[in-house]
Amino acid sequence: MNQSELFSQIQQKSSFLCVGLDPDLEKIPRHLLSEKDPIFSFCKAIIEETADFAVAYKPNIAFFEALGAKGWETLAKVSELIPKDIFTIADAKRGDIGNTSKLYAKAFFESMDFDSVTVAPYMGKDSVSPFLEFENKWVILLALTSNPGSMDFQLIEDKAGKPLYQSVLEKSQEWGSPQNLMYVVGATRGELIGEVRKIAPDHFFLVPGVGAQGGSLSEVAKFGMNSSCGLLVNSSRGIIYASSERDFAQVARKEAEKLQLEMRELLEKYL
Ligand code: NUP
Repeated sequence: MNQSELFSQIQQKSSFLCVGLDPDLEKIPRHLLSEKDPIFSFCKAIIEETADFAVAYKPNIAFFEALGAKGWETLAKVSELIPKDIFTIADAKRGDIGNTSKLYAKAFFESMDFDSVTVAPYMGKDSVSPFLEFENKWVILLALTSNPGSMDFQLIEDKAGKPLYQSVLEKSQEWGSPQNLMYVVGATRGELIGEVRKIAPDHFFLVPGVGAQGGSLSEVAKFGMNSSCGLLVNSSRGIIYASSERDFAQVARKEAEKLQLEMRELLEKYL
């Protein structure tokens, strides 16, 4: 999916919601455990109920990998289930020397047909570029993450006082364009989203951290929205684990709808 198709989905649905699929056998409703593939049944129900409000789905690969070979099969089945007009993100946080990155890219873009994959910038250009060579596919580069440990390295300043995440944003714009490169910017860093937007005015941001991590959707929109929206705001636990009862998917739908309604207002306000 290209940038204008993504923006057109956002306009059609009045939503920039990404539903995070972080399915955990210990957290999914108990009654699903008797199913042949409980994780698949869980994701299927969540996707069916939230697809009206979501412009993206983000399976976090760890939750599938943890189940070994069966988890990979489930991931492939889940990714095939996602409607084709919805953007897909493999949240895998990959990156390695060039020839290895190329195979990570093949895994997510060819073996599985994800639109994008999250990539760590730490190993530099030759570790990121192989992902950028696939047509109509996206790299989502970790810039300023939502977790407390983001302070450990990302905010370290160089001699000129520039924090590391800003160098990542500047340097990586030499590797890709707003047509194939997005950035992860955590919702928990509301005050800094505006700084990131100044450095990357045209790029889409994947923004995790609303819901369970406490980030504010209105702050994200205020500081982060651009003229093509430029935001995919993710919520995982806040949607998928809103209920652990038999009605979990309907409750997830309500949570997704709540966020979408707020997003509709924010789009009207800022776009
Ligand atoms: O900076 C990041 N923060 C973050 O939480 C980058 C991420 N990719 N994530 C992921 O987003 C995290 O691994 C999880 O899959 C999701 C957030 O989930 P939740 O806090 O909404 O449950």
